[in-house]
Amino acid sequence: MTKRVAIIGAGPSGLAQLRAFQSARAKGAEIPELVCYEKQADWGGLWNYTWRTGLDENGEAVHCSMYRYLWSNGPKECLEFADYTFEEHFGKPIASYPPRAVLWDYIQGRVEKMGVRDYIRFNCPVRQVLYCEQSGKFTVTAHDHTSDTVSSEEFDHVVVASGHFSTPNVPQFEGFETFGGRILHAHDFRDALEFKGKDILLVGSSYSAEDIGSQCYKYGARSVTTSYRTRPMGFKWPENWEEKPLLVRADRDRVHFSDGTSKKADAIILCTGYLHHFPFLSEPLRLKTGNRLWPLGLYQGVVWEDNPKFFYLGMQDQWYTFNMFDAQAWYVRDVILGRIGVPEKADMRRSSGEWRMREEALETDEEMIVFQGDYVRSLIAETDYPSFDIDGVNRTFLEWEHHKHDDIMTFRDHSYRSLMTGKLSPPHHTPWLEAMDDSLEAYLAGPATVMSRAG
Ligand code: FAD
Ligand code: NA7
Repeated sequence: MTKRVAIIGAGPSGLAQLRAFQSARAKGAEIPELVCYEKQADWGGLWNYTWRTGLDENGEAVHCSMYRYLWSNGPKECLEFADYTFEEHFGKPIASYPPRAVLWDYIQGRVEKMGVRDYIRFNCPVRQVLYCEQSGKFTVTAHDHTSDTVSSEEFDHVVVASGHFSTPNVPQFEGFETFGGRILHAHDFRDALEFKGKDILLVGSSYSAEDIGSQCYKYGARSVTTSYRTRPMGFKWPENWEEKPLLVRADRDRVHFSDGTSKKADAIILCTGYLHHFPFLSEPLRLKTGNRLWPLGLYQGVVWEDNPKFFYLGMQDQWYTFNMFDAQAWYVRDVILGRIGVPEKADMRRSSGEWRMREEALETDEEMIVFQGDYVRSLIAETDYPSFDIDGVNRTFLEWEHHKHDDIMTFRDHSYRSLMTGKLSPPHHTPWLEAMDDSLEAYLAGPATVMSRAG
């Protein structure tokens, strides 16, 4: 009987899994029956933007953590699919830091071409996954909101690709109950124009704080303050941007920091990261980890060591993204197809332990990038995913880092060479700081309307 595989989530990771199986089928392999459950009404995961916050149209927690005017925070050359280039998709080379809508279009192009949409059950959040030792099968229970029915099906394998940047980590600070302005988490941030003319505080010192702060600066916030727990971001910020140590409390309209200073604030945005959250998984199957490069329990970063018929994609902290999800999906596919054997549990643990030890010794961004590049390389070596120049991607990441440190407000104006086609990307027609229209049409067409920053 044909094996059945459930894939949970149709974001970049889940779509990579569907693509991996289709690519094997195109080469003549017999593939299992695939069912991809997707909670949202469309594919693309986080890249599928919605204005909604809180609950969606079905009463489910909104998945989207992206916002208007979001542009890629790293060069597209670092995430390019090895089997589907930007040039193939857009019919011409495009600039290096596309806005969200352009990347969403690119993600969709590849899977549309492979005709995998029919495998996806949209508006179908998975409610529960159980494993039965006797039958050796998983029972997946999902709620189909289109028919408003709940049903269960059996599978031989389950691939969890539900993402981990969607359930906010929301710390509490003294005085939040009586603070007079808006307090929100980055997950609920949608439009920087809301904060035009305002003094805003962002708690956190990672990507969300950097990018949401930059958006707010670009769209006319009066001042931006970021507050760090461990270390400041250390970029050369514009004049009205200041980094402070950790927030200790808030009054009605002031925020106080651990160095004894305080500032007026109209709004507080908690850019404090996300939780790995799998309420639909039974305890023995549930990954428990913080956001890091090597979560434990996952052989080769994807195989659940306690039950190697169960897999996770994309659960690591991410320098590499789309092409790493591909490398993982191709590997998982080949384990399921029996092309790759997994060792005994003790050996899997040993292997993961070695990666983890190496991860714990990493200090600089450069070391972390090389580490993740080595991981991607090790996966690709095992499958027929097209190999690509990982050292070149690492070098591009380092150039990106340098450009950010040169000027955090202009790094997106730089261009890089595609590691897949060898071509240097053209510069974008409008500097990022002046490009207010983030639509696909504006990005791919002629110069966008230029407006003044606070205009
Ligand atoms: P997701 O994109 O989160 O997709 C998971 C999917 O699973 C979703 O469609 C969700 O609806 C579905 N799902 C969840 N639970 C269930 C359930 N119970 N049942 C059924 N379906 C379910 N990466 C970059 O490369 N460049 C960037 O510029 C970039 N910017 C980012 C900006 C923000 C604000 C965030 C939060 C992330 C950003 N990322 C960026 C990283 C991002 O994690 C990846 O690009 C990518 O979206 C991860 O893909 P995924 O499929 O693993 O997860
Ligand atoms: P990250 O990268 O997980 O960073 C979380 C940040 O939040 C980090 O600076 C943490 O500080 C900080 N944090 C977490 N908890 C607290 C508390 N309690 N108090 C103060 N600060 C805290 O999440 P991001 O949202 O920035 O990025 C996630 C993805 O979105 C990323 O991949 C991007 O592509 C976009 P720490 O350094 O641990 O002290």
